[in-house]
Amino acid sequence: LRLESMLRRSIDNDEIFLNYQPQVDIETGQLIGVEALARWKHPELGLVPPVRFIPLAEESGFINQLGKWVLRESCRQMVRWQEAGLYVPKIAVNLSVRQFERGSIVAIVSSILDETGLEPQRLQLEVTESVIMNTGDAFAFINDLNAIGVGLAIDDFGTGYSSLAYLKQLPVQTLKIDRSFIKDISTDPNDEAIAIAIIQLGKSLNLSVIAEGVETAEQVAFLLRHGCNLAQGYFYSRPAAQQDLFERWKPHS
Ligand code: G
Ligand code: G
Ligand code: MN
Ligand code: NA
Repeated sequence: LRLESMLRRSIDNDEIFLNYQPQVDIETGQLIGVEALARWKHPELGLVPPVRFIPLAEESGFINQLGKWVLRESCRQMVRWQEAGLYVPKIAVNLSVRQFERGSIVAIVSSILDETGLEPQRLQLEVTESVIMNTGDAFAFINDLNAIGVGLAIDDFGTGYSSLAYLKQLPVQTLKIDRSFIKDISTDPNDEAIAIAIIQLGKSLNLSVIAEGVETAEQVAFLLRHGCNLAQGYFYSRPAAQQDLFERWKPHS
């Protein structure tokens, strides 16, 4: 409860910030996007890991404020990078199920895009299968988001309960292979089979497939061999501060 009341003050106290993890085209090595990841640094507690504060934010309802802050800061950062000479094609932002509850997510996203001037196609919202299955009217929300031009990715794909039927009905553009399948991809035949199946499913449905949690050159080689050319993970970069990302990817002059 003390942690919860600290969390409630975190935005006003400027304790929340974002890290950005690159998403890379394996073949060309080019930056195709970044995922924004929330961080909380409390003056006494230090860095509180997201696995602690995100669930707490979800339970307490604070996720609605936090989520709005993350969306706004993500869009602003894209504009700042561009003004500084780095074009990041797109930014992915995670959404929790509670952000769909009040029914205002479409208006929130739309007003943040207006306010920051970021092109809608450069914002991709990440939802898990359980968000889709547990959101009443998920179809309506997702169609409305698609109608304003933002992209949608299914995060942690393969770990939730899902109906493959929704995939062909929803305007989703991207599947993110959960990192649990990538981890032992070269030694565990089951993980290998699942990863290949997801890559094939993506191809058949004309979706982009991005592998998460890519840590080794061996995993990269496996992905290329099986036709997945987009990756995110420590092999390329850990989630990093905006300045570090800028330094690493800024065009040479
Ligand atoms: O780096 P990592 O430890 O950042 O993130 C842990 C988990 O927290 C991931 O599942 C990630 O999706 C989630 N997460 C990070 N930032 C956000 C956010 O802004 N909103 C939501 N809903 N989840 C987030
Ligand atoms: O659930 P979501 O996919 O949003 O979570 C992103 C999480 O994955 C973040 O906690 C991020 O720090 C973590 N992550 C990103 N790349 C790697 C990786 O290569 N290995 C591991 N173990 N975790 C990663
Ligand atoms: Mn994610
Ligand atoms: Na994930």
